[in-house]
Amino acid sequence: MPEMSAFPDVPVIQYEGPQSDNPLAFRWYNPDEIVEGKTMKDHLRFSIVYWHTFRGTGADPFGPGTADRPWDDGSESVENAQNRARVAFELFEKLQAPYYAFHDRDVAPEGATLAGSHQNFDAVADVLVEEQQRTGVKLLWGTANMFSNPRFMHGAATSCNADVFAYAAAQVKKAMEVTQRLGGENYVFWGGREGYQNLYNTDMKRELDHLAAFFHMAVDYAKEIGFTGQFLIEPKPKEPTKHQYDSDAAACLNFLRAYDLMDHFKLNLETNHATLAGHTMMHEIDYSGAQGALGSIDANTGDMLLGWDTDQFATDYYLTTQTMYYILKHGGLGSGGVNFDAKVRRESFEPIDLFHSHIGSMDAFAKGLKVAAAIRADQGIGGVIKQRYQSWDSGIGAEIESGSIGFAQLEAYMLEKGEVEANSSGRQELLENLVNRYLDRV
Ligand code: XUL
Ligand code: CO
Repeated sequence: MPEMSAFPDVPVIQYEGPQSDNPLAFRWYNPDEIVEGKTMKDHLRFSIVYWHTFRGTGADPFGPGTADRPWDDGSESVENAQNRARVAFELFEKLQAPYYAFHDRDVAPEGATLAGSHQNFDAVADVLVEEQQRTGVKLLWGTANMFSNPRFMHGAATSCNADVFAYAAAQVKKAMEVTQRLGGENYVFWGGREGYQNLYNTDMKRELDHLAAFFHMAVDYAKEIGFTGQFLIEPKPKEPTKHQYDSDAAACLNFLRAYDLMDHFKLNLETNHATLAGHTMMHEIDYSGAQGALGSIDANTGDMLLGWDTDQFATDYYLTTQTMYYILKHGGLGSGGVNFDAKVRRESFEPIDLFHSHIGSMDAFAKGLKVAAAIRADQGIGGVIKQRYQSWDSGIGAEIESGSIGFAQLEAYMLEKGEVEANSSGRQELLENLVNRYLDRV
C-alpha cells in the first residue's frame, strides 16, 4: 500500500460469502473459485476505468460537479495527475481489480501544444509504470480522447478538416506507444464524434474512407513498433453525435469487412450502448461472438426510463447472467475483460461510494458467471435449441445446409410432400423459468 492512504478506513476487500452483511466485502466474487475449469479472476478480468472513477466530477448539463475527492487539488498540474495516479492504484488494489483502463487525457493534462501534451503523458506514465510494478495491476487497454477538445467538433478521423485527422493520428500514435510501454493488452477506438449531426453538410462516403485509412495507419504503426495488443472498436449509435458510424456490432463488422480490416479488430461491447442501439447486450455479444469478433466488454447499464447513456453500475442479476452466459458460449473474453465503464450517481459524492459501486457490480458479475455456468451444465437451453433445429440435422435440412440443392429441388420436394411437418413450441416461458430456477439455486 502507498505511504499516504487516501482510503484509510477501507481494507482490501475480501470474499465473505453470500450471507455476509459487510458492505465492504465480496459476497460472490471469490477470485480463486473455479468455474468451468477456470478461476473467477481469469473469467472476469475486472478492470476499473480512470475517467469516471478518477476524473468524473458528477457534473451534468444542469449543474457542476459534486464529487468530494480530497486527494485531488482540482488543478491541471502534472503533479496533481501523478498524485491522483497513486491514489487510483490504492483503489485498484483494495478492490482486488487486476486491470484498469484510461484515455490519454484522463491520466495526464493536455499541454499548450501537442509536444507539451506528449511530455505530460510521459511524466504521468512514469508513475503508472511504478505503480503497476508495485501492485501487479495491469493495463487492460489504453485509448485516446478525441472528442472533448473543441478541435474535434467535426470529428477526428472523420473530420472535414484534414489537419484534425493529422492531429488525431499524432495523438493515437502516442497513446499506442504509451499503451505498449505499460504492457496494455488491448487498444480501443471509440468514435465519439465519428459521425454526423446532419447529412446535408456531410460527405459520408468520404468520411468512412478516411476512418478506414486511419485504422489501416494504426495497424501499420502497431506492426512497426511491435505492439501486439488487440485492437478493439467500441460500438455506440449516438451521443454525442446524432449518428455514430460505429453504431452497433453489425455496423462495425460490416465496416471492418468492407475495408479489409477484419483480421485486425475485435469489438468492445458496452451494455448501455447496446440498449441505445435498440439491442440487448446478449444480442451484441452473440452477434460478435458468432463472427469471431468478441473482444471485451464495457460493463454498465442504462436506466429503463431514460434514453441516454447513464453509465450506471450493473447490479441486475438477469443482465449479468445473460452477459456471462453469452460470453461463456463464445469461449470467454480472451485478452479482454469486464471493464466497469460506469459512474457513481451525482448524489453519491463520497469516496466510499466508489467502493460500494464496484463491489456490488463485481459481485453481480460473479453471481452471473456462476448462474450462467449452472444453466449451461443443465443443458436445458441447449436441449431446447437442439430440438428446435433438429430438422436441419438430416434429410432436406442437411441437404440445404450442405449447399448441394437449390430452388428447383426444393420445389419438387415440397410439391411431393404437399405441406410442412407440424411446428413445435418455442418454449420461451419454460426457458425463462429455467433461468429463474438457477438464479434461486446458485
Ligand atoms: C463513451 C464511452 C467511452 C469509451 C472509451 O460512451 O463508452 O468512455 O469507453 O472512449
Ligand atoms: Co465505453
